[in-house]
Amino acid sequence: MASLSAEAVQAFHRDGFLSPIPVFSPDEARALRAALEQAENEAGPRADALRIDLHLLTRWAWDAVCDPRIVGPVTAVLGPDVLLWSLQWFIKEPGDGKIVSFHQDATYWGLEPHDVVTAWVALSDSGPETGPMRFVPGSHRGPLFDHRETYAADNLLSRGQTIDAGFDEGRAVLAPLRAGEMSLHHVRLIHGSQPNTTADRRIGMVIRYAATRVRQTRVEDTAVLVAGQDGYGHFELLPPPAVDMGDAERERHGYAVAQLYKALMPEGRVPPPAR
Ligand SMILES: O=C(O)CCC(=O)C(=O)O
Repeated sequence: MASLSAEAVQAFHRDGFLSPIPVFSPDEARALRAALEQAENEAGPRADALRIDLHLLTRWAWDAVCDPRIVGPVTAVLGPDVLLWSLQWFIKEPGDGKIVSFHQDATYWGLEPHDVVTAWVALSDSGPETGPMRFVPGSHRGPLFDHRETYAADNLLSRGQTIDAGFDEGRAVLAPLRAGEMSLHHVRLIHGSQPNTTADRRIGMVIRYAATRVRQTRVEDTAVLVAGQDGYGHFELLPPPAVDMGDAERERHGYAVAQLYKALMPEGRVPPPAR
C-alpha cells in the first residue's frame, strides 16, 4: 500500500497537515468528476442528498474512498487499523461566493480521542483563485477554541461555525492542489477557505478517517473498515454497495446519514430527502 516517508509523517505531526500528496492521475480524477456529475444530474433537485456518504450508494465512490493511495498515507499517520467515518463533497460553484470560516472539526464531531484525519481530494484544479484549503500550521497542538454559530448564508458549514479570536489568521497558509492530489489535515487543526473566483467548479472529495480506537460520544454511529482490524466494535461496520442505488443501499445510507445528523446537528435538523 502507498505510504509516506518518515519526514512526511513527522511534518504532519508538527504542522497538523500535509500537502500536496499525489493520488489519482489526471484521467482518473476526470473520470471521478464525471461520475459525480452524472450522479448529480440524475438526482436533479435531490442532488443535495448525495453530498454525504455517497460511498454507501455507489461502487465508484466506495472504491475511491478505499483506494490504497489514499488509505496508505492515512495509515502512516493514524496507525494500521483505520475506519472511514464519512464522505462529504465540498463544492464551490463559480461565483457562488461560498466560504468556509475558520474552525476546528474536533469541536463538533463527537469523536474521541482525536485520532482522526481528513483527506481532502481535489477533483478539479484547486489553485489559489478557487478558494483552496487554508491551514493554520501547528494549531492542532493548541487548545480547542470557542466557536460562534453564524448560520451565514455564504458559509458552507452547517451552522457557520467560526472561531472569532485567539489565533493569528495571518499565519494561515494556502494548500492549492491539482486535480488528483490531496491534502491531509488533523481533526484539531484550524482551517477554512475563501471564495472561488474562477470559471470552474472547485470540487473537494472530503473523506474522514479515524483510528479504530476512536468512539462516537453522541450517538450510535456507523463506519467502514478500510485498513487492518477493528478490535473495538465502537461503530457498526457497513458493507460495500452490492448494486448502485439499490433499495438496501438506500436504506443503509439513510440510516448512516440520519445518525450523522444526530451527532452533528444537536438542534434536530434532518437530512435532505434522497428520493
Ligand atoms: O472545502 C473546504 O473549503 C472546507 C472543508 C473542511 O472544512 C473540511 O474538510 O473539514
